[in-house]
Amino acid sequence: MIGNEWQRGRDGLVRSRRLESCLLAAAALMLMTTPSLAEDTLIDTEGGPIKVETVAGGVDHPWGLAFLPDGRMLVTERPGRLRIVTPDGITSQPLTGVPQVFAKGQGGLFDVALDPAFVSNRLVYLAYAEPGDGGAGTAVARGKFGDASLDDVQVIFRQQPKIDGPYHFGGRLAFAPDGRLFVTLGERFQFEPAQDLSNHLGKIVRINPDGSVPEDNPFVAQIDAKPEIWSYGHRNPQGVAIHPETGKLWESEFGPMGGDELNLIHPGLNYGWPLVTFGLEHSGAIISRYTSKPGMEDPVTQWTPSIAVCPVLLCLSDRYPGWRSHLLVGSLARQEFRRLEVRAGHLVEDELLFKERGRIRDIVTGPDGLLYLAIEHQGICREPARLFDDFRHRAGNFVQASRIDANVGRRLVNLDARAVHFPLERNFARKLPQSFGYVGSGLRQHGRNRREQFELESPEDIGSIQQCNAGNRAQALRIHRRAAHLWCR
Ligand SMILES: [Ca+2]
Repeated sequence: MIGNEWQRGRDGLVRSRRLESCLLAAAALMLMTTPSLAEDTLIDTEGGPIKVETVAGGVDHPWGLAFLPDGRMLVTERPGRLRIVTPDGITSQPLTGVPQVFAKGQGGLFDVALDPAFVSNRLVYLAYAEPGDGGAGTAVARGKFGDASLDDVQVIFRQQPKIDGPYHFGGRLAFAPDGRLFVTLGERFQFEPAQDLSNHLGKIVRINPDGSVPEDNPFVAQIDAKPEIWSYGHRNPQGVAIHPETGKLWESEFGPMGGDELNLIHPGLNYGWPLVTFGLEHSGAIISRYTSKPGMEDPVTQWTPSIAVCPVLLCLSDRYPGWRSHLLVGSLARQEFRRLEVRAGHLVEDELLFKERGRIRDIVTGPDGLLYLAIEHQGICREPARLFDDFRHRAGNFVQASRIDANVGRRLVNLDARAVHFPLERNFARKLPQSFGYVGSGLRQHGRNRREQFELESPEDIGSIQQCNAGNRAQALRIHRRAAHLWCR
């Protein structure tokens, strides 16, 4: 329901301010078995229509993909298999030599990356959940690519300690322009240890391709700190994107119920989990009263309710001129493919490109400049309507928005932030200018079954929301473009 409204509102906006008429083409590697979802489609976006076509099917829970120099793809399957997929969609037998993985819950075989010098050394890197004493932990192994096998496989990094349980492994790999390797590590559902530098839980680490520690890592000289750590205070980092020239590192991170994050990562800094978060426990319990604290980095943007943000890619392909340097984000539960434009650390544009075509696990740019997506079937998605109810029943008020550009066309409404009588989190208040432009529509909830759409046209609309609020009805106000979402109870 929410999605349809979003779609209608967005289409209206698109008609009035289409940016360019060029035809964008996106190829999606639709790795699913449901034929009705695998059809080619044209999807309207603000930059023009994109064509989404299925390249290959029949792959089981694809997690990571990487292009070989010859145009074929290496694709990991979470149960523990690595396959080659040809450009025309032919899938190979699993390669031999892949390490044994802990394939329970969120565990399994995760990302795959090629050595920057792959053409000469043939090295392939795998991140995976490694079973062992104490449970499981994320590990990185590398081996020589032998067309049907990985040979001379060595484990170059092990997350310490291993933890019992199948949650929050991280598992994304990315090579920086200087040849260092970043690995994201989840906090294994342990919470506070993400703040403790003496372990690898809830960290992003930076290693050399042989697993050794770069001398300029931020904590190499600190006693009791793991020297591989690059940043800390993460929950479950599922995506990374690195600018190939500047080395700027973006990270996407699962929140609990609410509070998915997009972060810009700097060495040695604390990203707050679990001391600051926009999310709640799935039970509705409060994890932290703070969304921001001195000494901790705020996310560039965050999603509440969660979309289950997963991969993130920096779009630099010439095939998408309107999207240059924008971030593309995929999600699991909401199955959304989004385009984000960030300027000077602020989100200025957020477009839903498509949704409900499956859980998006990875996004890469192919040698043809087109985008390729690894998409799971819809087997275990969380029901969005359920999320809405979760928020209706939670204890406190939550309000969030991103910076809003006043010049967004269609309808503009100037609102005074003081007119919004919700208890604003400090973080939110700081990011909201006193006066700003809104465009969009809202959604009022009447009882369990009836929802009413309305256009946001004047500050009085905010007043009516407050009245509904007093009557203990839930509403979601969805702001199109430029803003993220404003949720209230
Ligand atoms: Ca954070």
